[in-house]
Amino acid sequence: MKHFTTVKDIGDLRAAIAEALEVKRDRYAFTALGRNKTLVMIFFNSSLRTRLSTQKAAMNLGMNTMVLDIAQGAWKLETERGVIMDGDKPEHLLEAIPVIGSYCDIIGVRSFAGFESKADDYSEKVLSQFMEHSGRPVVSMEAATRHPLQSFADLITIEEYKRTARPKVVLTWAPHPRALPQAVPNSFAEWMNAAAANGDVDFVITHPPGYELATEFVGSARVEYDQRKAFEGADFIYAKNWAAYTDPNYGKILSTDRAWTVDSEKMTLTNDAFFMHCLPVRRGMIVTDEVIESPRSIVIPEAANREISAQVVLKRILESL
Ligand code: AN0
Ligand code: CP
Repeated sequence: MKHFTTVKDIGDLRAAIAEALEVKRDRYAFTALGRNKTLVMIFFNSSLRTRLSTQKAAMNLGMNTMVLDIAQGAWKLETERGVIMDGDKPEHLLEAIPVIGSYCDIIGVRSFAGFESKADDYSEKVLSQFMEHSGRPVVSMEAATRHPLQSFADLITIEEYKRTARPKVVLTWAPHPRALPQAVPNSFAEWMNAAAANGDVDFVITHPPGYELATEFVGSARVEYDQRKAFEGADFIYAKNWAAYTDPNYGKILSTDRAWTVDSEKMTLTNDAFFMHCLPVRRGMIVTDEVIESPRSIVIPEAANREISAQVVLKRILESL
């Protein structure tokens, strides 16, 4: 594997799941692979899970790791070419990236959508510059349009908990007070559509009107505007907030309607579904305390699988260095 930024980079999903379960059975079986290899993780945005799980995955493989928070202690980075740098940004991304590349073998990057320009966000302006100028394999740790390490962990979790060969998986929008990127729902949809193409899931998306995702991510999913109808017979409820994608509302909050909060009454419509969320989650907005604390909530094992998805990705990149 060269870079890891979309579902395409992982290839056959069933083979990837099998490899994940093998890694999970003995996560220290490959410590020789990462000897004297260094992972640098660059964060333009906050993180709890991605930071810890990716670092742990690298350590499981015997790698050295370094973490840099751009907002805390690094020079502020200019990302536009052709500007007169007389403002508050002392360094350009075009020098920073190859310098970072010179200190490591693999680079992880977290860079969320800025919501200032849809074209910049959806062309993955920051992530693609790392791929172009670092000379190193790049792992997306959530970029503007996708969060593939999360989606891979979600897929592993669904595989572990499913009780039927083709479970019904429902991605539901839920309210949130801040404008959040589409990266998690886009990516989840991309991975679920790939699993659906193998006949492994029945995938449905539900959201209020105006929250349509880009058609390239919706793919062959069924879109159901009635959340209660979508929940009927579901085996997995995957909740997430996102801001509007479609123009002229790109990056805007159109609703904070708590009628869309996932609660126990709505969960009774499902086939005793498991509740999933990538975390961090706002209780009372996305989901009630009762649902997230219920035995059907699998948010903690889901987060634990982030170590496994990251380890499979880093292992495959190390194998191809
Ligand atoms: C981020 C998002 O929605 O993309 C990260 C999720 C993993 N969430 C927040 O900023 C709250
Ligand atoms: N799910 C996830 O990526 O969490 P963090 O933002 O805490 O890394």
